[in-house]
Amino acid sequence: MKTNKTFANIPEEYAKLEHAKVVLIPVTYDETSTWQKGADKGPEALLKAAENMELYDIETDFEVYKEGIYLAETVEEKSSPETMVNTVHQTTKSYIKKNKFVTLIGGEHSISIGSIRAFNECFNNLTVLQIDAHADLRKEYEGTPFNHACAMYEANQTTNLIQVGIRSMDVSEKLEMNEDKVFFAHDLAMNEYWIDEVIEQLTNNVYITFDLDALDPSILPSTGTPEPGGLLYYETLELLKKVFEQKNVVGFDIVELCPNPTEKSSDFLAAKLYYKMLSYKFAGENDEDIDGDFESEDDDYSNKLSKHKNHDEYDY
Ligand SMILES: [Mn+2]
Repeated sequence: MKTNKTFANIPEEYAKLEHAKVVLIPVTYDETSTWQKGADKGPEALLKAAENMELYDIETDFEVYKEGIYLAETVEEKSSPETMVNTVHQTTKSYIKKNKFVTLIGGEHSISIGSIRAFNECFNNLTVLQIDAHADLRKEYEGTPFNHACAMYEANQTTNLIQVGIRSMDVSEKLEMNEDKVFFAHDLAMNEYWIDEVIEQLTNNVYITFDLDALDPSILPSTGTPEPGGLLYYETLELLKKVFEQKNVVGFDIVELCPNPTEKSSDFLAAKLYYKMLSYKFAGENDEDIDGDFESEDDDYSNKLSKHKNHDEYDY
């Protein structure tokens, strides 16, 4: 998919890389999914739906596209799961080093292995907030550690992994799982304080990996493995809003949209969710500047970018 279009048909002046604060990388990979295929069509469906969105966000009273959103070239690499992960890793890292807020849309969940690796190399004390129906903690599945069922194994080893919405897993994954850091769907349903309990587990630098199957199939049926008992829209937004307000979200991905030709509301939800997360990120950032409480979090805000910048100066 090579496109000259801008994200959501925003004017060219807001879509150029030099001025854009946001970079969006579509990744069309779907080679290891085990049930319904089609997540490779996810980015195209999300982008198409986005063209029909209204770009003023009522809740934040903000037009986030004016911060600039650059639609990067789609990653189509699929010669092997490993080369796909490496390509996503390098592409993500190259835009982080340009000081962009990097976001990705999939594609199946294994694309996140590469993006998380890049963010973990660039930001200190990284939390990965995984919103998902599945634990995805297998070390290897069907002969590869880069299967979507293994998407979080590496993050669990190398970052502070917090899992929210989980309601399907293999018994063997219990061995890998840190029970304090898992918020099962059946527990969320019984606990009105779960959002605050999730926030308490996060370090300041947070990368969000949002598998759309975390959502209830009643609001998002178009995903590879729809699991009953998922998150609903407004509780999801409440969680995200608090995370963006209280933590330094460094980037995110949205994966596993598996479009259905006769059901378009899932595509639209995914596009709105993407845009809403950007609105929370940048509307909140402007508030923080006004409040002046940004400095108190300066220590935690630290990242490893200065190191990379120095390297850049000597490498090129
Ligand atoms: Mn999942």
